[in-house]
Amino acid sequence: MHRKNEVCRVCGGRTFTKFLELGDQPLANAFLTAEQVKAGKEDKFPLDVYVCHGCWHAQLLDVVSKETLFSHYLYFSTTTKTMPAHFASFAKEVADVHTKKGDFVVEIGSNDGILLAAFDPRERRILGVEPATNVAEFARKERAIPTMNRFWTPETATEITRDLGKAKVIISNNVIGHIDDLAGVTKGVKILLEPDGTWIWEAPYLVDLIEKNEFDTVYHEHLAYFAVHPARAMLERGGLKLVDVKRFGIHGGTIRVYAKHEEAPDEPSAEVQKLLALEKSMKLDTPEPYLALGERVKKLRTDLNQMLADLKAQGKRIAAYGAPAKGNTLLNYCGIGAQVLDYAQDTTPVKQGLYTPGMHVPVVHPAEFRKSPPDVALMLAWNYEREILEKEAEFRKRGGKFLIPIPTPRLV
Ligand code: DWN
Ligand code: ZN
Repeated sequence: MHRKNEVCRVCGGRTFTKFLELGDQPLANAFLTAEQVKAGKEDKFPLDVYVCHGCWHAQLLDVVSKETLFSHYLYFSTTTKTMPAHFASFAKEVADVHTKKGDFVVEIGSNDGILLAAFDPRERRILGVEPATNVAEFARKERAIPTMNRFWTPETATEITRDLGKAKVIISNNVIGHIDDLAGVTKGVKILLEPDGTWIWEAPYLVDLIEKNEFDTVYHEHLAYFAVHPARAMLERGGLKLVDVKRFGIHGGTIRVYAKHEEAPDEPSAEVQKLLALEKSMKLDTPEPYLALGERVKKLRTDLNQMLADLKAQGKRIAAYGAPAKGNTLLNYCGIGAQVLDYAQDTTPVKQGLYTPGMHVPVVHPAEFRKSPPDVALMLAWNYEREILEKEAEFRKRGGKFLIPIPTPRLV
């Protein structure tokens, strides 16, 4: 179920600085039924983040098995307006820039098919690879997306290549950071990717995590917190080369990485050089900025708990807005539970009626938020601030407030 790595999963280094200690925590997506809460049994694992002195890759060393984390999964990508829009533009770029008619596009970690559904199946051949059986079923049944219910391994890549041929583009969004065996990931890409193909993947960007104190994006699913420097090291160790990178605001700040076979003629773009220089200017090749983040996170917990205590003392009713995985890291690290929050509303059907891991806050349908709105809503899904503030204009007009915890707690 859990083991601890001794070496860096990018460079094999053995020297680390531990810079975030978030305590023993339950799995962030392991929502509980009422019976499970009553049974009182809940697995917890150390949640500490280390940075490697060899390649400056920020990572977890405590590894929970992928079977435990991803065979049955409660996160569906299509529960907001923001993400379908983001992935529709991603698919358009892949169709317009990186492929031509008839090319094969494979997505690793295709979840509910949100991205592949944006391709025209008459124009491009598509295939999803998704380990969570419940989510893969949904993609097949609700979206008719051809989906292999598998973990991504070199064997999976070999099977796809044998049966369907090589892919012109491989996509993997918010997936690479979830996989312990990075050498296996790149080996599989080398097998499946056409000689002049492109591997395009998105991951939360470490620079944003540090600059905006996004400690709650740390949970056991996220083994890696990528900066461009260590991402390049990972690619080169796998016989690939980093050719371009783009930044986006989603999920608190994301990089989209473009990689090709090492033999490809492409040279790294100016944006690659720019982000490498930014990381150097932030001294991300020294322990200092990581340790400074650790101190800011401790202060954030104190300030947030003080604000919540003051609001409770004023008799305010408080509920959580969104029950994201990140929200559970925050609630467990800060010790915020049913003593503060009446409930957490969430648009994800499979989460409704369950309880949040660790703090056991009941998750309810958004209708509850409409029926009995709190005075203050703790915005756990802060990465959708704009979408949420627009959607809840009425709640705010009637005096409802949002407490946004990241980058520092503030009432709006
Ligand atoms: O990497 C991962 C990211 C991409 O998604 C996965 N490991 C797990 C997951 O993390 P998360 O659960 O923190 O993701 P989100 O997309 O920030 O979750 C938002 C949650 O908030 C969803 O459960 C939906 C909910 N929500 C809501 O109830 N009302 C969201 C919005 C915008 C809303 O208006
Ligand atoms: Zn390393």
